[in-house]
Amino acid sequence: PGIRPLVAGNWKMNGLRARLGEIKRVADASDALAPNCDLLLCPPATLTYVATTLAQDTALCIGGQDCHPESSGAHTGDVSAAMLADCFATHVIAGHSERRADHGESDDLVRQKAEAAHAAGLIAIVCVGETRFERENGETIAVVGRQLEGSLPVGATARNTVIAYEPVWAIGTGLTPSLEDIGEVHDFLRQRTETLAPGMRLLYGGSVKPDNAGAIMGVANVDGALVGGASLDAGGFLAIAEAT
Ligand code: G2H
Repeated sequence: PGIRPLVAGNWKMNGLRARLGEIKRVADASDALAPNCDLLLCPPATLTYVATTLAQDTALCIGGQDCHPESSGAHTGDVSAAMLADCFATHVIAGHSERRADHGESDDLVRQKAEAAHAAGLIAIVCVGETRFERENGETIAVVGRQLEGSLPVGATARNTVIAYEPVWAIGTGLTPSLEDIGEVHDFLRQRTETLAPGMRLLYGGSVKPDNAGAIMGVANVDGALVGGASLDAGGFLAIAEAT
């Protein structure tokens, strides 16, 4: 059997309570999409608890966008994986390129965050991806390989870890790599993860929209999508899930 796809939405620093209706719409549609794929939305931490309440008893999962490597302590403003789990979240993103860039997160810190996610019983979505400069210099595979090696949590399995390949230059820009370029990186990620964790889900992220989702999901070794901007609207997000 093939790998069951995951379509994940990352709301980033967007979403006031007024937007909760979008989560409700996705939750209400999630059972009908359950035969196709797993569905996950990662709203901002402020909405986690109410989002899981809206998604209760549906096929929609709710996740966090980041977590601290420790479970509690003197870390003002941070959110732990244990806190997300306490709000009934099931997943957390670790090492999104915006965290790596805005907060200087290293591969080692990302690995610790993913391990904290596992300790709290969450599925970690570990992000990797090259910058435009790195791609133009032909370093894509080397960079992604180094990030994977440094960020992959100890004890990673196909059940507790998902990898998201997000080329930094494709994020929120409307630009996407060619299908061949996506395929090359995903083939590499499959080869690197297969002995360690056979069947690990490999998502593509970066300007996924309803009109390009079908083609991208058709690339070998692409097992779903991490969707930013297009996940803010339930209709767009559901259209991507339908195309998967
Ligand atoms: C990549 C993606 C979601 P967008 O960051 O993580 O965002 O789809 O807006 O490019």
